[in-house]
Amino acid sequence: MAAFSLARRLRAGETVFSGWCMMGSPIVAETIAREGFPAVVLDAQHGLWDVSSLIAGIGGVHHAGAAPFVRVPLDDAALTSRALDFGAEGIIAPMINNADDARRFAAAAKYPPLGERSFGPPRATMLQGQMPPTDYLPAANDGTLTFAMIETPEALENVDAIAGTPGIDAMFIGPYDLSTSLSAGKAQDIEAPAVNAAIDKICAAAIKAGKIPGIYCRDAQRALDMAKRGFRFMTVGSDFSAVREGSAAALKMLPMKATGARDAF
Ligand code: 3PY
Ligand code: MG
Repeated sequence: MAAFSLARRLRAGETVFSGWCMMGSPIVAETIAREGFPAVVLDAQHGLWDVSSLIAGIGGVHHAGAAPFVRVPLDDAALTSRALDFGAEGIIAPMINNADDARRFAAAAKYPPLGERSFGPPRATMLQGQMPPTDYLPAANDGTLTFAMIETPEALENVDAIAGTPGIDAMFIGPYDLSTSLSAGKAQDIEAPAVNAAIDKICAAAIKAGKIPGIYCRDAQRALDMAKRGFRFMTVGSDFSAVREGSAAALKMLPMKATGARDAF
């Protein structure tokens, strides 16, 4: 795999469908990458990853030929830059609500002059083909991607300021938090008219600012629908949904009853 190939493809205008892993299992993430996804997100906000499983998962996904991404926990500048040092090629940061949040996120993820990322990427340079640190430094800001999550009414109000923040490469919608917060906790209806209007507004703001529009999708059909609406980075289901749907399909053919309820993950 050429160095930083996914950022190059996305910056060149390609549409990318990505895997999404919450189980905290490097071998599951690698398996999903080996099925053919060009990127796999390891979700360290709501998923079960710890630092050592993240390090192994990033390596496994990379060696399977895909770009490893990490969703970091809320307001976690330390893990943002550590995950990049471990070899993540993209960071998704939750609940970026205003230009200040966006600036703090960019500061942790980008080297000067865009940000304040501290230098020390021995594992990332190893994964990028033993890249000399002197080559990694000028390549990393463009070669890795920052995704600011838009998932609250405040973020929606500030969407142009967030999209316009230097060092923010992409906007990524969390439709479940967005629908929860837009309805003041009354409903989690990702098809509600207000949610659909917000989704289109965020997509348009990203495109207007020259940023990559992305969105979390619970399944492939929704990911295809979102690509038609202009999004270029869609995550598709998760390791949990893949395991559950595979198990439920087998149980359906057997004289047994599947007990799982379908949910967003
Ligand atoms: C959301 O929909 O809020 C997400 O963060 C997706 O994981
Ligand atoms: Mg969310």
